[in-house]
Amino acid sequence: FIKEPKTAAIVGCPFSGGQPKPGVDRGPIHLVEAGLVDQLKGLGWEVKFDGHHQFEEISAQYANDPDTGLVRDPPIGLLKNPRLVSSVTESVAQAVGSHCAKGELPVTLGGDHSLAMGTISGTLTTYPDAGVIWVDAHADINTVETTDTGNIHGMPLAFLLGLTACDTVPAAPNAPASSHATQPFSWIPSPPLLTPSRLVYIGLRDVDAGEKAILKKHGIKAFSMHEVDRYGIGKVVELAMEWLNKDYQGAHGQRPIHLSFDVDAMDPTVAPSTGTPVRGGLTFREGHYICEAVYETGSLVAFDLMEVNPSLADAAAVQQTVNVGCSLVRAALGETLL
Ligand code: B3U
Ligand code: MN
Ligand code: MN
Repeated sequence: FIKEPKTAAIVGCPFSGGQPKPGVDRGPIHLVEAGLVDQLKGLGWEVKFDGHHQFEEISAQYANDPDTGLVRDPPIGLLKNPRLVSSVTESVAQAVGSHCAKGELPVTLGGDHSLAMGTISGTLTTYPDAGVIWVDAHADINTVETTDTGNIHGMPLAFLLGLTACDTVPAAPNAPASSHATQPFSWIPSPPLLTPSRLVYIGLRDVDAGEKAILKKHGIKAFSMHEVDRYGIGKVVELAMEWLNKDYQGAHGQRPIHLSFDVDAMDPTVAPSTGTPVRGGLTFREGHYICEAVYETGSLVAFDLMEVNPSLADAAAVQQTVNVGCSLVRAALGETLL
C-alpha cells in the first residue's frame, strides 16, 4: 500500500477541544521536539513534516466574540465545542486523506482522540475497505444519547459508524455560516464508510454501560485487558487481524489497517502523562508488540498516537510518556523488525 521510497508524513495536531483538560494540545510539539522526525529517518523512512497544523483560523471562528462576549459554539445538548471539533476534524480528514492518496503513511500526533474522526475519515477516502484497530482504555463510542460527559473524545467512533448525529440547530449568532455551525459532523459521509465489523478494540478497561450496550448490539469485536491476560498479546493481535480479514476478498488479501493508539491504553506506570489514566493497562512490551505486529503484516496505512498530555505530571513523568510515545511510533514503523 505504501509507495517506495517509503514516506511517513507527520500530521501534528495540537488540539484539545474534544475534552476539558488543557495541555493535550502540547503533545505533538513535545513528541517532535524529542526528535521523532530524525528517529523515523533513522529507520530508513523519508519523513515529511511541515510544522504542526495550526487550527487558528477555525478556533478564531468559534471563539467567543471578544467584544460582545457572544458564544459562537454553545453546547448542543451535553456536547461541548461541537462546531469547533467538527471543523477541525474535517480539516484533519483532508490532510490525512491527501497523504494516503499519495501512498504516504500519515502519522497523526494528538491532541485528543476526537481527532480520529478526521484521521480515519481521511484513511477511508483512499482505502474504503480499511479496518480499524483502536487501542485504548476507553471505547470512545458514546452517542449523543449515552454520553455522560459531553466530551467528544469519548464519541468519535459513534460518529464514524453513523450511530449518532447532531440535530440541525440554528446557527449561533456571529458564527460562520457553514454546516459545522448548524449540523456538526454532517460532513462525515452517510452511509458511513466505517462499519462495525471492520473495527476491533484492544486494551479496554473503562467502558460506560451505554457503550457496552452499543458494542453488544452491533457485535463489535473487543479484546479488553481481560482477553489480553487470558490469551496473551500475541494471540490477541492474531485474532484481531483474523477478525478483520475473515471475509475479505480484496486485492492484497489483507485489509489496509488504520491503527489508532490512545496512549492511555498503556498502564499509567508506563505512560502517566495523559488526561484519563486507568490502572491495569498494557505493559511497555504489550503496547509495542501491537505496533510491531501490525507493521509486520505490511498492511498498516495510517497510525495515530493520541492523548499525550505533557502538562499532567512532573517533568520526569512527562519525559517518560513522550519517550514511550516516540517509541510506539517507531515500533509502528518497523524499528524492532530484524
Ligand atoms: N467514557 C467516558 C470517559 C472517557 C472516554 N475517553 C476518555 N475518557 N479519554 C466519556 O467521557 O465518554
Ligand atoms: Mn481514546
Ligand atoms: Mn482513552
